[in-house]
Amino acid sequence: MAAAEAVKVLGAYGSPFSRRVELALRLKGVPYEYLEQDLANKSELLLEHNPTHKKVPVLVHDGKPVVESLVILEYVEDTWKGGHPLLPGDPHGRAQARFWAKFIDDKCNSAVWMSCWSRGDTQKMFMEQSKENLKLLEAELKGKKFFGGDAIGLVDVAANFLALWAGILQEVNEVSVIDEEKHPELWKWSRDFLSSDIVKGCLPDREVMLDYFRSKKEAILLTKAPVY
Ligand SMILES: N[C@@H](CCC(=O)N[C@@H](CS)C(=O)NCC(=O)O)C(=O)O
Repeated sequence: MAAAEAVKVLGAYGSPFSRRVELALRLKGVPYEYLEQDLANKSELLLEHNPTHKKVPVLVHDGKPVVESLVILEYVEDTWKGGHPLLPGDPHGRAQARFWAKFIDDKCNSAVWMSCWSRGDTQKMFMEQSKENLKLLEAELKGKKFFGGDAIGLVDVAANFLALWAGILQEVNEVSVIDEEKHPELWKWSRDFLSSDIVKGCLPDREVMLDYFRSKKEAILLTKAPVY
């Protein structure tokens, strides 16, 4: 790859969003340089490349930034067409995959996060929302190994939070949102997803994340909003 085409990822160790981008690039076999960002003290590079949201991830390709993880996944798919496909070939399949990835972002991740990080009636409400939304994911997975079918696709990449982070947050907060009995499909999916070598290569260490969330528990409970 020519120097001008160098690919950089601005990310954060514990961010499921920047881990999505790394996973997509690794599935495609695209080499990249990873630049860890301190989110408490944002770099000029991050502010310059993502002035709107000031968040990771940012993918910089050919000197040009692309932001928002789901947008970046599509960019990766469009740019490196060969190799592992992230989206199906037919327009309907592609539309469906985009729908589920957005559903996971809008309806599942924040409900699961808030089910873990709230208490009392608020927690009850988010648990109810999680239950309804996870039920839909269960149905979508039925009869398939991955959301993408036999192989990991864009929806699986987008669901990385549910596979790793959700379990950690449940353990830290001693709540059960996703469990084997209620969500057998998701449970099996999560096991298969996490046992893929390529996925393992771009996830944070579970113990490190457990310690991190334990140490931040009181502070996160006070924020009462998704902060991941
Ligand atoms: N919708 C964004 C979310 C990105 C996001 O929330 N990133 C967090 C890290 S996990 C961040 O950069 N937070 C810094 C901040 O909010 O100041 C995406 O999908 O890329």
